[in-house]
Amino acid sequence: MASASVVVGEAEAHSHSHNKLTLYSYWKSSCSFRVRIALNFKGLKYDYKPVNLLKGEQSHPEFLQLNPVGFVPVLVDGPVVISDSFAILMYLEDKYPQQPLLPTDIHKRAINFQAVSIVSSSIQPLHNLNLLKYIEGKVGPDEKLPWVQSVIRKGFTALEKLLKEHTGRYATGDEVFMGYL
Ligand SMILES: N[C@@H](CCC(=O)N[C@@H](CS)C(=O)NCC(=O)O)C(=O)O
Repeated sequence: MASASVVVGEAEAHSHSHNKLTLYSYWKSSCSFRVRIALNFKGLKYDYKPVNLLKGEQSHPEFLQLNPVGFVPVLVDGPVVISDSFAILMYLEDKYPQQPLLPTDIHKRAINFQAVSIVSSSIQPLHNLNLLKYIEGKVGPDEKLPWVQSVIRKGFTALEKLLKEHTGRYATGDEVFMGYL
C-alpha cells in the first residue's frame, strides 16, 4: 500500500487544529468516493493510502487490523479508526461541522439517512468484489452481470421513488447533503 499526501482544495481556509486524517481507499470504490467527497466538501486535508482491491490488498493482515471485514473505506483520525462509509460520514459530521452534510429539519435528515442507507446497504454491498467472486465461483461467470443489474435496478428504483418529493437541485433539496453522496 503506497502512500501519497493529498492537499485538498480549500483546506487552508478551514484549517483548524486536528489530527492528520488518513483515508484507506481504492480509486474505483464508490463507498470511498463518498468519503473523499465529504472530506473535500468539508475542506479537510488527508493522507491517501491506496488499497488495491484487485490485487487483494484488503486481505493483507495489516489492513485487516484496521478493518477485520476487509473493506475500504477506512478513516484514521489520530487514535480513532472507523470503517464503513456511513459511519465515517457521521463521524466527520460530528467532529468537523463546517459545511454540514445534514439538514437541521429532522424529516429531511431522516430522508438523507435513508438515501445513504439504500446505497450503502441495499445496493453497493450486494455487488461488491467479494460477492461477485463468490457468484462466479459457485454459480458461474454469466450470472454476475444479471445479478448486478437486478440489485442496482431495484435499489435505484427505490431511491428515485423516495427522493421524488424531496429533490431540488440535489437529492434532497437545493443544498448538497449526504443523501447526494
Ligand atoms: N457498507 C460499506 C461497504 C464497503 C464495501 O463493500 N467496500 C468495497 C469497495 S466499494 C470493498 O472494499 N470491497 C472489497 C471486496 O469486495 O473484497 C461501506 O459503505 O463502506
